[in-house]
Amino acid sequence: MRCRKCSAKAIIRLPRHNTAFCPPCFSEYVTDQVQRAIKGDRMFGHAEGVAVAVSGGKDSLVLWEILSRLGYRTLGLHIDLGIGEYSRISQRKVEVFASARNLPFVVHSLRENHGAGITEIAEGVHRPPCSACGVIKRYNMNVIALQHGMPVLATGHNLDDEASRLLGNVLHWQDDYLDKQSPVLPNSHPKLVRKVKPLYRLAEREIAAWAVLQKIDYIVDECPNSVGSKMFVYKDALNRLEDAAPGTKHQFYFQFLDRQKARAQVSPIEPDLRECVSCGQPSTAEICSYCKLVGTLQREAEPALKVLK
Ligand code: Q46
Ligand code: ZN
Repeated sequence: MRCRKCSAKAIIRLPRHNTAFCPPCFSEYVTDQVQRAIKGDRMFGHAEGVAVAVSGGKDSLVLWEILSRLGYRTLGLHIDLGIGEYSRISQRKVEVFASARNLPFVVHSLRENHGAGITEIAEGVHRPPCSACGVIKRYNMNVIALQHGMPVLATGHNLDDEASRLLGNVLHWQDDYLDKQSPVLPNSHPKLVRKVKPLYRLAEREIAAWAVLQKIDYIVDECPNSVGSKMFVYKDALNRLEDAAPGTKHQFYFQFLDRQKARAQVSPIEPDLRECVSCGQPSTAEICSYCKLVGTLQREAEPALKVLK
């Protein structure tokens, strides 16, 4: 197998693009896809600071690496969820990565700041861990990014993440979520960051291959709370379709984005935001989801967890 660009020995085949690359050409392809996303979707410019949500996994570390190599001013933002060994290893990966490259980062620890880890918090509010985690991460990442003067928050969601999420939303006809599923979510309020997903043009296996080639040391284990997640089922289904017909995943997601852009031009989606009466952060309801969660925890959780907030 030869590289389609330079005829050197290829190390990866990309059936969806009907091509194959040697290491340098593959590296260039990956960086080009990220630049294309940033510029083509007007995600951010070099004058803006970008907070990068880093879990310690391959996607977020690859994203941070590429953005810093491209010369963007970045700040790593790690949420320590307090899930035992998994969280300790994840944070260590972020620390080692950042110090080897002299990159700044901030850690927000749920145990230090809120008195409990995500599993206990979720139990305290009688919600699935991922539901409580989503609310807490969204809220804190937004607040911390803006506190550090970063108007943009970049996450490592890749093509597989976005296509499987789309499949889940379509299977359940979750129209509200469909409207919000975009690689760029503009800041519809001065207290909100612009959320961007610069890896959305790259498949998970491409990112994993790039991480290995660049010797990026990441945590391979998934979060223990993700066991049984429907997203794995949707990813698996899409991978089977992809094997049978390369390009299916890409087409599914990109054609959705084309339709979404066309719809947004006819009737732009403007969320109806006000400020939460409890914390002052933007919210669609009188009290934001985060303050509701904290309120439930304070009312119902064990005394040991009442130190939250
Ligand atoms: S970190 Fe949080 Fe994920 Fe773990 S608890 Fe669920 S949502 S699975 S991205
Ligand atoms: Zn609030």
